[in-house]
Amino acid sequence: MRSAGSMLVCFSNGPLPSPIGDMKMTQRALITGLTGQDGSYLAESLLAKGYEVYGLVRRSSNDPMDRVRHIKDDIHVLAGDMSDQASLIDAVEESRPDEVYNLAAQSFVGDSWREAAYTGDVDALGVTRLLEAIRRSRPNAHFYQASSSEMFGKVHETPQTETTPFHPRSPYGVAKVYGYYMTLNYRESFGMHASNGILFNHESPRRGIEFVTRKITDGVARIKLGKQDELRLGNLDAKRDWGFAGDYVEAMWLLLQQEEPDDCVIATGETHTVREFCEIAFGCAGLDYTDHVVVDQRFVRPAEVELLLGDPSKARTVLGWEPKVTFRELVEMMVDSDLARLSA
Ligand code: NAP
Ligand code: F7E
Repeated sequence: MRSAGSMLVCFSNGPLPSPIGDMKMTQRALITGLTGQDGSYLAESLLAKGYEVYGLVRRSSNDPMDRVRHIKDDIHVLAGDMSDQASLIDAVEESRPDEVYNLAAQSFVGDSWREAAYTGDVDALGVTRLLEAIRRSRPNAHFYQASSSEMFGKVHETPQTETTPFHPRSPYGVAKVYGYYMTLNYRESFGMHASNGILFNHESPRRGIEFVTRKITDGVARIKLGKQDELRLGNLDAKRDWGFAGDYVEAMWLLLQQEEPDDCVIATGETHTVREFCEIAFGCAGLDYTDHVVVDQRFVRPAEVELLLGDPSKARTVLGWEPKVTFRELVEMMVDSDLARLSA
């Protein structure tokens, strides 16, 4: 294992302190997708470990810093976009990272059919652009690619492991397969420390409202508080292996601390239907989901990933990683958070 944390903590824009005795220089990490669910948890975690954190943030007419407002003074924000090569070169040159976490993506599967080419540009070609930027100026940096269980799609075996063949079922899944193989190829072609975390669904109170878990917990809170009466959803029979995002960002970090780059499935090893999620979430608020959930064809996808169930054996044995939050605790955490937010 490489030692990444440091005793020296420097969050200012000033010069870094020099190493004292055998203490190591502060490690620098660049996170793309800083403003997303995972970016916010990862930034918090790396700051707590003593890293100097740089985050790539794209231009927006709105304020995208909602999830990282509480730590924004501790982070170096760099402007850039995964669709723009020069901005990625600048971001790598400016941050001089020891570790790069590529979390930026058009991450909503549902929109990827409507924005197929855009999704490919950002989620697939964006990976190549970032790898190229790293290869040119920080070839020894450790690289993490946010690969996804969506690559398994129409699954060839259950549970899914690091050797399960890919069969993506959406433009998003196809783009992620490209990113996976580019990461593997930069490792094999140039000897870069480039790793894929193959993460199954992970959620939190910071999950985007368009994803089914957060749509449900937000809906439960609104119904409980009398702000709406029904919740319109698509396929209630889809099964997902859902974990807590805070646990999953620790696995990303552990993967980059390995001596050798590798690919690893991160999952809980349990699967649940959307219906079960509804049952527990409405139950948390003393409600019965059958009184409020309406199936609406508008939310049914052109092609569905029916069942995802990951095998986390390698994560357990190689990384020493275990999820801490159970499925029920996750649902409760999200319902409580939405109730508190909407009651305020
Ligand atoms: P998320 O909340 O949707 O965050 C995505 C991030 O990417 C946001 O910060 C977004 O910025 C940024 N982004 C989007 N397009 C960009 C562009 N063109 N240039 C630069 N930044 C851009 O996603 P997440 O749940 O944190 O997921 C993180 C990564 O893991 C993604 O790559 C996702 O595909 C992958 N993944 C997620 C899961 C999961 O269950 N959460 C599972 C497997 C893999 P804005 O704030 O400006 O929109
Ligand atoms: O859908 C079904 C839907 O949008 C989950 C992303 O983080 O995880 C995520 O992708 C399931 C699907 O997530 C609604 O059809 C039913 O079967 O929450 P989701 P996802 O598509 O699994 C993977 C691992 C990623 O990598 C992605 O970035 O729920 N479903 N009714 C619905 N889904 C939504 N969004 N809305 C509904 O009304």
